[in-house]
Formats: sequence, structure tokens, C-alpha cells
Amino acid sequence: MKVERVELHRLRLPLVAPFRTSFGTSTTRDVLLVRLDSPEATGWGECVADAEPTYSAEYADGAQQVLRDHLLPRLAAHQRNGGVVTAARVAPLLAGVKGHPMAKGALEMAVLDAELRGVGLSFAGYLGAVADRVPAGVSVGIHPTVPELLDAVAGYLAEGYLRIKLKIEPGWDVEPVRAVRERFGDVLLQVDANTAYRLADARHLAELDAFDLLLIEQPLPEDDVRGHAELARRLRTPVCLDESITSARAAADAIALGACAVVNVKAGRVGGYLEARRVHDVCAANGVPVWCGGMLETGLGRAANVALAALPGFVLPGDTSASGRYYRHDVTQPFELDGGHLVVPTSPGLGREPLPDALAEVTTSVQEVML
Ligand code: NPQ
Ligand code: MG
Repeated sequence: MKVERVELHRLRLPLVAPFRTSFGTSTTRDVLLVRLDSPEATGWGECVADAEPTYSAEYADGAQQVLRDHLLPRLAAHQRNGGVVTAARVAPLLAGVKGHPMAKGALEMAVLDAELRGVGLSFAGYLGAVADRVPAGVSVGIHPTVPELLDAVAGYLAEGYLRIKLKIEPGWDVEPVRAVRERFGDVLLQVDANTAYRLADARHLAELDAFDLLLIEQPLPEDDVRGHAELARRLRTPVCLDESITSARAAADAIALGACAVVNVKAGRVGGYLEARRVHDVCAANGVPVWCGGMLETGLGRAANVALAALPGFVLPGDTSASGRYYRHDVTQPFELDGGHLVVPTSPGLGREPLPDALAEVTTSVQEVML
């Protein structure tokens, strides 16, 4: 493929309700999109970096700058040297830049969308999907009180969500989990701490063992893989890693150390959908179940996630919620629940594209990058 033009779009979408985690409260989502034009097709990539570097080191302004000043120039130089651009070549071309997986992943996603549209193949077909719909879970933020949390969970279950994930932090863990378990019986239930605990909290976290949770996600800091292995020995609840799993190699290492029994796969965190598939493959080879994480994506990133979640190793419901969980007006045709599932797109590329009016409504800037 020949990349003829690239634009970096910034959007600001209001969330339907504030979303609180152990690292902060979001009321809007700042999104960076990559639009890439080739003679054959237009492709879109979504950068999942937040406005602030609080989930990981990346943030939207920094991602835009590294794309413009360091990543896109490498693509342009490759083309000037007569090279053809394909999604499989993006990561090797960008390997000289350290870090910035979310920025790299957004560029690879845009190239892949354009490439697949050019040949009439869907993300699902390309990645190796085996399901035509995927079960939807929902991530429920920290609420001011337990009754308010129970109202929120009741609403999601009424909508059809098949699995509940509660965000936890010290001071908001055993009580909300007990309350949800008592009120909603044997619902599929798990928790996510986003690194908020320390190994010294092991005895406290073991109190969660009474509630038959599917897993506890990323209790300890991202660089403390050995700590998770030690914690796993002290808990009955399976340990799942999110922030720590930055590559397929990191997944292999964490599994070898006994640090995780389950893995959350997020393409942005590992540098794109190709590496995400490799994480899936490593986990499957080790008998480790995976599920698809979420980063409050628009319909573009959501479409790619739903395709990824249809691979055979994704045996647990993901944070693949309907568009309406986060956005009143998505920028694409929305994803909606159908019996607690989302339908995997089968049209070429993402199978979703921005609706021009919806996109314009939330766009705050567009920057053309000269190739
Ligand atoms: C997680 N996602 O699994 C992340 C955390 C997260 C669905 O729980 C703005 C941008 C707000 C990224 C809030 C879910 C966010 C965000 C939470 C990521 O750890
Ligand atoms: Mg997480």
C-alpha cells in the first residue's frame, strides 16, 4: 500500500456518567484518531491513551507528538526508499522508537484497516476469529456508596451484561463485592485494582476469596511481576494481569513465573492488534485463558476489540460493552447488546467508519501530517 495522506483527529466525547477508578475520575474521553488514505482505501486507527498519563505513561498529547515527529517520519522514509507499507511492516519500522505502544498501535490499526478494506477482508477474518458474536461484560466504576453501586449493577444486568467487573481500591473492596454477591447471586463477577495494592495487603485481599470471583486484575504495580507470583500463592482468587503485560514476551514471562492464571489482552497496551494476537497465541499455548480489555473506545476501537475477542482463546467475557455504556452518541454506528452479546463485524476492515456528522460534532482539532 502507498500511504498518501495522514490526519490526526482529536475528539472530546462526554461520558454518559462519571467513571471512577483507583487512578482518577473521568467525565469526558479525549480521543486521538489516525486517518490514513491510500489510493485504494481510507483506514482509521484509534489511540487509547487517555488525556492524562495515569493508567500508563502514555497520554493523548504525547501520542500525537510522537506520531507526528517520530513514527510517521519513519513510515515516510520507508516509502521514499521505495518500500511498500503493510500492517505487518509497521511494528518493525517503528522499533527504533522505544515505548509508546498506544501511539504505535493506532498507526498500525489505521494501516491494517486501509489494507484490509483494499482486499475486502474483515479484521475478524484477518485475525482468525472463530465466533460471530462475543459475550459482553461491563466494568463498573467506584461509586460514592454501596446502594448507588447496586443500582448501577442492577441496571447493567437488566440490559443483559453477562459479567460484572467492579473497580476496587483500598477502602472500596470487600464491602462492595459482598454486597453485589449477596444481592445478585451467582452472577459472573471479577474485580480490577489498577495497581492500587501492595504485597502487604495479601491477607486483606484474601478476604475476597469468600466470594468466588472469576479473577482479581492487576492488584500490584505493573513492574512487580514477581510480587504477583507471590500474591497468587496467597490467594485462592485467580490473579489476572493487565498493565504488566506489555508484549507477548512479557506474557510468556509472567506465565512462567506463576504471576497470572488469566490475561487481559488490550491491543493499545501491547503496541497493536498483531502483537495482541501474539499475546493470545502465547496464552493459548500455555492453557492460560484470556479476555479482551477495554479503554473506553469509540466504535472504531470497539470494532477491532470485538473482532479480537472472537479468537478461540478468548474464553471469558471481555470489557467489550455496548457503545451506550460510555457514549450517548458514538462516532460510528453503535454497538448494541443482543442477548448480552455483540455481533462481530464482517464487512471489510473494521466494518465501522466514522459517521461524518457525528465525528464533526465531537472533533476539537485535525492536523495533517506531511509525509
Ligand atoms: C482497565 N478499562 O481495564 C481499564 C482502565 C481504564 C474498562 O476498566 C480513560 C481512558 C478512562 C482509559 C478508565 C476498564 C479510563 C481508561 C479506566 C482506562 O484497567
Ligand atoms: Mg484493568
